[in-house]
Order: sequence, then C-alpha cells, then structure tokens
Amino acid sequence: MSANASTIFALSSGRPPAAIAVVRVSGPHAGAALKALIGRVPEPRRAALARVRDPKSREVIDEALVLWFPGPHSETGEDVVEIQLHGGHAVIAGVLDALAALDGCRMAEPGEFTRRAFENGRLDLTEVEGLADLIAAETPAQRRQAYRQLKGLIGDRAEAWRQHLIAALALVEARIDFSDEADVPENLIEPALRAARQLRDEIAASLADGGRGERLRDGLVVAIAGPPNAGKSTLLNRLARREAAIVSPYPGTTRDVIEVHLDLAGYPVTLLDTAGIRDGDDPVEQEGVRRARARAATADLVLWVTDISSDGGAADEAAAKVAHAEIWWLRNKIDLKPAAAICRSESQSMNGINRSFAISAASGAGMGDLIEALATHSKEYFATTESALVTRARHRRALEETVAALDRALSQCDSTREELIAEDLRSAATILGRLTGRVDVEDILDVIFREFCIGK
Ligand SMILES: Nc1nc2c(ncn2[C@@H]2O[C@H](COP(=O)(O)OP(=O)(O)OP(=O)(O)O)[C@@H](O)[C@H]2O)c(=O)[nH]1
Ligand SMILES: [Mg+2]
Repeated sequence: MSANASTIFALSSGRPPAAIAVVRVSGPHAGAALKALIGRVPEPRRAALARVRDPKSREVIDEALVLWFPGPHSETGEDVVEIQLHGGHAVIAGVLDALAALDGCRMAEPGEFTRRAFENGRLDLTEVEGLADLIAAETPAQRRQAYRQLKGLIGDRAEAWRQHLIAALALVEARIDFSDEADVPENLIEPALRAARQLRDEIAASLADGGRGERLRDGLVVAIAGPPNAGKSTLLNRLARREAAIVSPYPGTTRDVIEVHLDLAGYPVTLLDTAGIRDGDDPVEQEGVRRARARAATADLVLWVTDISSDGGAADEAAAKVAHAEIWWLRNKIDLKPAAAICRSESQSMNGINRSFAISAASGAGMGDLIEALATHSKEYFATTESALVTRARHRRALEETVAALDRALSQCDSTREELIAEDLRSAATILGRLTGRVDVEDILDVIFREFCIGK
C-alpha cells in the first residue's frame, strides 16, 4: 500500500454543463469528507441518494447519488467516494470548493487516481497504458486492443515470462552457491539454458508481428499531396464530410498541414491535407511546401492528386520524389473532361505509382471506388490485429532488450561460466520487470501518467 497522506479529489466526468457530473475523492480522508458533505457514510458499493451540503454554511448544494468504496477493494486501492451530481458549473464548483476546504483534501493532479491505483498494485504499468489508450480510442479496433491490454494481455504474459526466468536463474544460482557440495547435481545449468532458449524464442515470436499493435494504436497516416490547385483540399473535405480545409480557385491556398481523423471501416486513419508542391519565392508558401514534403515522406500512403489533364510520367516522377511509401495517383476533376478522353491505362509504365483513380472531388464521381480501395487498404495494413501483443515502442524496446540479454546468456557456450549466465538472466528479468512496472521505473512514470487528464 502507498502511504499517501493526502486525499485527492477531482471532477472525473467531461466538460460542464452536462446532465451529470462525477466527482471522485480518494485517500484516507475520503470517508470523513463524505460525512462532512452528506452527514453519513452509506453502505459500501450501494448507490445512495443524499443531499450534499456545504459543511460550513449547511446550505444544500445539490441532491446527488453517492457511492462509497472502502479500500483496498476500490479502483485506487484507497478509500474512494464517487458523487454523481447535476452537471452545472455552479454545482460542481460548490462541491469542489467544499472539498478543498476540508482538512487533508486537495485537487488531484492529471492521472493521479490512476497513479495511486498503480502504486497500490491495482494495475500494472501496461494496464495503465491500456487504460490511457482506451480513453483515447477513436475506433472499435483501437478500443478492442486497448481493452485487451487493460485486462492484462501483455502484462500477464510478461510477468509469466519473468517468473520462468527467475526459476531458471534460481537453478544457476544454486549451482554457483553450492558448487562445492556433493549433493548438488552438476547439470543445473543445462535445464536453465533450455528454459532460457524456449523463453527467448517465445518472446522473439511475439515481436515478429510486423508492428501491428503499434500501427493500430497510431493509425494509418494518409497524406494528400500534389501540385497546387489540383483539388487536394476539396478531396480532404469530401473524405472528412465537412469543410475542414479552405478551398479556393487560387493556387497556393493551403499553407499548413491540416489533419483530420477518420474511422475507415472501423480502423483509424489520419488524413493530411498539404500545401501544393511547387517552387516559388513566397517564404510562407515555401515553408508550407517543406512541411508538405516532410509529412508525405513519412506517411504510410500518399494520395498524389493532379488535374485530369496532367501527364502521367510527370506525376510519377514528382510523386516518387516526395513519397517513400505506397503512392496512389488521383486524377481529379474528371467532370471537366468528356468520359472518352479519360484514359485508364496511364499508370502502366510507372515505377513510383502503385494505383491510379479518376475522380471528381467536387462532384463525387469515382469517389466510391476510392473509398472502397482505402477501406480495403486499411484492413490489409492493420491485418488481423486480434492478437497483437506489443502496442507501444516502450514494450517493443523492453522485449528486444530481453531477447538480447537471453542471447548473451545462451552464447556462453562454456557452461562453466555460471556467473556470466546468471548476470544475463538477471538483467533479462529486470527488463521484463520494468515493462510491467515491478522494478525501478520512477523515470518513466511521470511520462506515462501525464497522458491522463485530471480526474483519472
Ligand atoms: N471542376 C472541378 N473543380 C474542382 C474539383 N476539385 C477541386 N476543384 C476546384 O479546384 C480549385 C482548387 O481546389 P482546392 O481543393 O483548393 O485545391 P488544392 O489542391 O487544395 O490547392 P492548394 O491548396 O492551393 O494547393 C477550387 O476552385 C475547387 O473548387 C473537381 O473535381 N472538379
Ligand atoms: Mg489546398
């Protein structure tokens, strides 16, 4: 248990005004705070209707639903109170002010409730990250992945691996400590190394997932790029189904990168509209072009938009210069050309461009095919995310370091070097312990908990 002397409180629900606001209190004074506000402490884990009064003036602030969760069986592991108020500004301010005036109570910092849950062993670090991802999830697939992580998918696995490692380490250490004694078997190192190899292979297999989990967490990044006035912003607006970007007949309208988040067939897609790429003297436009190139260079897919009348070879060359990923050529404004003049085979001799579409971003013609292709592409990009274990670079790094430490242990071909083998197994176990937050992780905690808002 943590020894937090202070009791924290915060508004845990969204921005007021709203129908309901949830204020949470956690810490040793939570029960006393509840008594000060409603005059009693209700039955644990049962909703109770109560008048909430200002403890000083005795004025009724609101009538609320109150829940009492005595520790350690609460979300934070401490005594917790949850008050469901009417979600008006003045009601919330009245209750928060009343709590602030109580002894030992103070406003919570961002993520502090979750941090206490971690410190009290209610969540491990990967579960904390899963919770952050669940709150941030924008699509069903992200939500499912975050929920699996919150429920301990990687945390439990890492802890099981760590336990196996510790068991293997114990064999090696027994061999070291009792090497002089006759009744300690000689061949303790063999089974230890066998276990280490099996673990190594299992962890390495979980890393060979093509980065699926991280992909789903970050989303597919699609950049719309191309020459000025081609209709890039018009396309963004059509895909986003709102006027997110300014459209005008003047080339050079878009200067900054405009970012829109979409749910495409259940998968998260970040769509970027960029400045039209051309050489010019205007320093602001040139900065826009620089940003456009930079974003296109790191996107997972580039939609290279040109006017329908522009030449395929030139488009291919220009697109290939800015994009490193897959490029789709979108020949826009087909409404301006008679259908017979739209040649479909222009992409044949291209090396940079993977696919081409003829569309009208303005009228919507051809957009159905494009959207369908984008949805199929997202599905393939995210593949089957069902079992992705690794969802963050932090996890990947830790597991890679574990594999490296195990490789070092296994490369001690001379099994008489027990000390060295023990050292490598120990460091592998420590790295796995850091993944779940069981050993010295102070330095990364602040980074992780800052992802949360106040009240979580
Ligand atoms: N006829 C027709 N006009 C279009 C189409 N798409 C865009 N336009 C027009 O083309 C002009 C430029 O459109 P934008 O979407 O601003 O082009 P952009 O590529 O974002 O231009 P920059 O931001 O300057 O690089 C506007 O007048 C649009 O209305 C289309 O499919 N058909
Ligand atoms: Mg634009």
